[in-house]
Amino acid sequence: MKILVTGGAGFIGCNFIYYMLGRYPDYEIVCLDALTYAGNLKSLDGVKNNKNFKFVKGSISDKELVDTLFAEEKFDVVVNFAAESHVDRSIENPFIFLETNVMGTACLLEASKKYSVKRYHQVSTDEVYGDLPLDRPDLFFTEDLPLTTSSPYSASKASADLLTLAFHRTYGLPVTISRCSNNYGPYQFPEKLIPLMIVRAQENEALPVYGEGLNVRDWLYVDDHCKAIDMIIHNGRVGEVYNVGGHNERQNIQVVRTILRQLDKPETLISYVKDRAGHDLRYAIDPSKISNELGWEPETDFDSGMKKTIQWYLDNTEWIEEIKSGEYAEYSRRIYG
Ligand code: NAD
Ligand code: TDX
Repeated sequence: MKILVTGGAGFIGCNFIYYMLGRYPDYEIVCLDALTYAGNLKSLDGVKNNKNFKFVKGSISDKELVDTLFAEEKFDVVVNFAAESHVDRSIENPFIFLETNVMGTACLLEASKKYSVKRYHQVSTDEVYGDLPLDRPDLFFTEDLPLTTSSPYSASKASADLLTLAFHRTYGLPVTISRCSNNYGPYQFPEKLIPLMIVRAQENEALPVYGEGLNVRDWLYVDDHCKAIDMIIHNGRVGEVYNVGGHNERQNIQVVRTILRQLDKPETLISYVKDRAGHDLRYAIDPSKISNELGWEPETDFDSGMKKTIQWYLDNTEWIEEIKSGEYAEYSRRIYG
């Protein structure tokens, strides 16, 4: 089986490559990644000498490059992780989100159709459902909900989902879509809540909590997301959407306090700052479909996942220092002062 993994130098993509080559040592994986600020070849050091792994630098929006790659490699399966993925950056500049997340997906779908791939899998997000109220803990996202997006990021991801489903209905392309909740784990870029707070707390820098910190996210350890995609590309029904989440809701402030406790840092580091524009209140996934149809269950609970994640950041200061010396420093200054 030969798989194209796009965005494999990013957080979830690189974890997926490790997961798949660990589980299926004779599968071949080609990673296509543009190496934007969020992509880091160092994250793939562990597979760079694997004879079944190949890295190609390039954009999923580059029609010619994508066409040539598909013609040469003859992929069986495409898993599209490549995206602009940070909500705050989409608020600053929406256009690159449309270019990559919508046009890039369209290029991949077109090539998948032309070269008859056996499965195109779109990695989507729970954010396409908008948000849930804080005072209705009985409500969850199910796959049949309408898409009602809040940020340019989520609007671009929802557009990509609709295009993916359109390629199935109109051209019969065998597609699947997964919509996962917030991931955490090793190799996550420190602009996202959990690694941002770990990295800043270690430096005794103020921890910027948006609003009152009461917004709720449903956290899943990254390997459990990888396992879900593995199950969907092997056994999922084409044309279907699968929600992925482990019923692990936490207020942002609870997450930040957990990190401070584990690092033995004082709560005085917490700094309440201006809220995110259009800030989604609560995400909460109903995973019944993937659980009933494919037998997926999460394996890592939040306590052990957070311990592993924090330890990874403590052990990999070189990886972090390299990021901090690049574009990140300017972004950090602009956003957090
Ligand atoms: P990330 O930002 O860490 O990584 C994105 C990767 O895509 C980077 O390596 C980047 O270089 C690459 N990339 C960006 N533009 C590209 C382009 N035009 N062509 C090729 N490569 C390009 O993102 P992530 O957190 O790993 O998310 C991966 C996917 O999972 C995204 O599609 C995201 O929407 C989705 N998702 C993320 C989460 C989460 O909690 N992080 C949850 C659900 C879904
Ligand atoms: O500095 C911060 N302070 C803060 O309070 C940051 C960066 C975030 N937050 C809050 C905003 C959110 O309520 O923490 C929560 C999580 O924020 P992010 O890590 O930016 O994630 P979120 O906006 O929930 O989106 C994530 O989950 C779904 C990913 O970034 C998306 O790619 C994914 O699709």
